[in-house]
Amino acid sequence: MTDTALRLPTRDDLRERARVSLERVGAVLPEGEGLTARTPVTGDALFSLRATTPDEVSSAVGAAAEAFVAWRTTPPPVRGELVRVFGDLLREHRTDLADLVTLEAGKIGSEALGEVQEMIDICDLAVGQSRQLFGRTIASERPGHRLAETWHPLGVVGVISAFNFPVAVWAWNTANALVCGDPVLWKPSEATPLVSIAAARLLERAIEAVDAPRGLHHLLLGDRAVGEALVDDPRVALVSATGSTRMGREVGPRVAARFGRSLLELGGNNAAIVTPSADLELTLRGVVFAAAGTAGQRCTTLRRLIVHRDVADELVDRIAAAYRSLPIGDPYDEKTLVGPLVNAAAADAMTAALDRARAEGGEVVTGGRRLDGPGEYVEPALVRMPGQTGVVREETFAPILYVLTYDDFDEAIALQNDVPQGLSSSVFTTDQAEAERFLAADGSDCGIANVNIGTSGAEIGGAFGGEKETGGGRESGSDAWKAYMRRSTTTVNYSGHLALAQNVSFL
Ligand code: UN1
Repeated sequence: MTDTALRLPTRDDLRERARVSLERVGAVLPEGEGLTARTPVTGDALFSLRATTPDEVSSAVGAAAEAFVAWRTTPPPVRGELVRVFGDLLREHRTDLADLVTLEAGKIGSEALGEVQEMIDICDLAVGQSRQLFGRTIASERPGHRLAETWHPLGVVGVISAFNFPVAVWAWNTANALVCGDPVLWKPSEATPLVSIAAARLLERAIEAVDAPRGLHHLLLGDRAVGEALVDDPRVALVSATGSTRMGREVGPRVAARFGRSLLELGGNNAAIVTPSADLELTLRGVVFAAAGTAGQRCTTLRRLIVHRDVADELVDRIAAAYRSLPIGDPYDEKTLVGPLVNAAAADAMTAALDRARAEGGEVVTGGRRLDGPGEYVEPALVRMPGQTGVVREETFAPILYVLTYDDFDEAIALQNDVPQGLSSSVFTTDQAEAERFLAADGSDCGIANVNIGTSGAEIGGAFGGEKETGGGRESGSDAWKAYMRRSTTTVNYSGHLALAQNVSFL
């Protein structure tokens, strides 16, 4: 071991942590074959779990479809009560869940707690939403007619979630789906079965507590085959999938081929523009959290910094100094700010991207080293690039921040938009005209556009998602609930006469 070797908990410590959290939420570990629970903290395999079989997926879809029949006519505020009770259980078990998020996703304590907070927040939002599934009344062109739209439950929802937000993204979908009247089948990432078991158990307890139909939620543990069974089952009305663009390219067309709906949250390649008027202290803190926080493993992670030439050197120096002081290591240690990457493949992808960046003319200013010892711990990397080369246009799910410089603000916006992905973006400026230009129709083309904050850490109250290869889906707040419902347009004629629209006369 070299001086970079980290002090990490033992495998036994970690197994014990998992057991304690699972026991506290009342979950039983489904020991068996088919799926291995691992931890990125040490890279160890922790438990062998029983995976869901394709037959079991099919019967779970059947049970969910049955539950739908009862749930769709349950008054929405009564459905909201289930989500309220679930939110209370999340509050009670906040640290149990956060501990498991750290164990399986490698997040540091405050970020793991933040993830659970997102779950609690979306429950609160959905409870209120359950009394606000508003339709509209529309002006009819005919006398004595009422034209309106009503939102009805859609059907069974399949949620496929990623390792990096192992429970929050499921909760965004599930809280909304449940108040909208839809049962949920959940296929979590293979990397995060334990926290999924715990979260699903809490929802199951809420379902039991309010005596809602037991088939409202099913956890499906397993690999790709489980996801495919959901994607291809015509009884699954909506597939909400979070993951890579590559995954979305398969899921989207397959669901569309059977005329199902999909909601896709795919890759991002998020940029921040830093203008000469920016408050550099605020910018520095915003950039370092967005780029190195969560070890670069958020879909909203800052991956490109587009800095005005006049402030580039100073800002790069300050970011480099901050990067060198970031404590990397055991995510359970309160002092740590950068935990591990999820697995060796992620660390290999980072190394390969850095090699490519160098080959494309980049200069690694700091970071990029893999630390010795167990677990995939890496130094966040800061890389100056001569332009938006091939590697910069791709999403590498690791802490690499590419720095590009610009002279003219329009050029900066063009660079920001000139990538295939369109999730999140931000501008750091104190010039109001620049901020407004960035937010205008010809400004950022992303689903999320921020001023004077980084690209990550969105609140649940807004709709979350992005354009282009990010997939176009919107989840979480605002009117994202509409994705989980079907719209019925109704015309009622109370005039006593038959009048055809568009003045058509017939018979
Ligand atoms: C994700 O990385 O998949 O905006 C979701 C954020 C979080 C959600 C990220 N609220 O960074």
